[in-house]
Amino acid sequence: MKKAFIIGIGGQDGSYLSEYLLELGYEVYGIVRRNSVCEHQESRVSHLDGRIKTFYGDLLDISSIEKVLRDVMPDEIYNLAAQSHVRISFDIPQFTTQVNALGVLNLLESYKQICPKARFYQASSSEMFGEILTKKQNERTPFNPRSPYAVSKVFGHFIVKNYRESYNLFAVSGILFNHESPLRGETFVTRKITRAVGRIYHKLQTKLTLGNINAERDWGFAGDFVEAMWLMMQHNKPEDWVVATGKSISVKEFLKKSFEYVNLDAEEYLLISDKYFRPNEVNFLQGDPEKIKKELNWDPKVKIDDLVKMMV
Ligand code: F7E
Repeated sequence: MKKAFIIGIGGQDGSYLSEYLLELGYEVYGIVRRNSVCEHQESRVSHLDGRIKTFYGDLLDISSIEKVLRDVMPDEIYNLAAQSHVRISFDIPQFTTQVNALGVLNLLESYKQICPKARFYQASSSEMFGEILTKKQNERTPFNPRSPYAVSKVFGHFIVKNYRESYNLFAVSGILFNHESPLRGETFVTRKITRAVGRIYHKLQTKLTLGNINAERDWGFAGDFVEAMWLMMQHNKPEDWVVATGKSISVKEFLKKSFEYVNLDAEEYLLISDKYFRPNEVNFLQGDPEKIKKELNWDPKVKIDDLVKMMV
């Protein structure tokens, strides 16, 4: 039976990936951070109680990670842990960099020393493309990051590549475009919108305040994207892969679709506030998933209208 170790198991992707790996017969281990709101940040995986094994730890407390690596000796390590909110990365740039950049380096060092035969997955991000340099972005598109988050992810991406090339490790990065689900954090725009639709419909909320609704993103379903992570870990050689649907729509269109789903007009409830604008915006992203479709036979099943429906 294969053993997988997921750092960031308490997040949206950690939850979907755990379910996916359990279905495949894996033993699943994960690190959860202590937090004062939810005693052990496990709510997204609490339905898997008894089927997965979690330990307290933190990417910034490398001894907590090393202990698990030594005890479990995993076959596959998935690094999904991050300060993942782009706007908030402007408020806490140093913390974001500690976790998303140095955290990856520390993890790679421990992996190299303790279990170098394992395979390693790094959650890279389409935000690294930033102010885009080509209409569709693929594995060969240069990075042009626009936020402390994106800059930290570029470091994580290149340090994984450097360890792969220097030490012959099976370490891959998935450059994932936006991927959403009912488990998405409530301050990301898709969840903020779809949650507001439900609350407005049930008269629990009267207005929805957003920032730049003209931004366009390539939005897919997190459940489809974790399958892509696993597929790249099974490939015969470690490489980097773009994971995207290949189609983009604006926040405004996503908003319209969400309200229309319950026959409401978004315009009647929408407010715009400076508070949600970023000092530096990524206006447009659209992935080119040709490589992963062709070489790993990956095809996202959930289309944008199904995603809206599922989330509303
Ligand atoms: O923003 C605009 C905002 O915060 C999407 C993370 O998972 O995907 C995510 O990053 C767009 C931006 O996601 C609001 O300005 C308008 O243009 O949902 P988001 P993101 O920044 O694209 C990438 C791939 C990651 O790697 C990240 O970790 O929506 N927007 N009004 C708003 N965004 C938010 N959050 N809140 C608003 O009120």
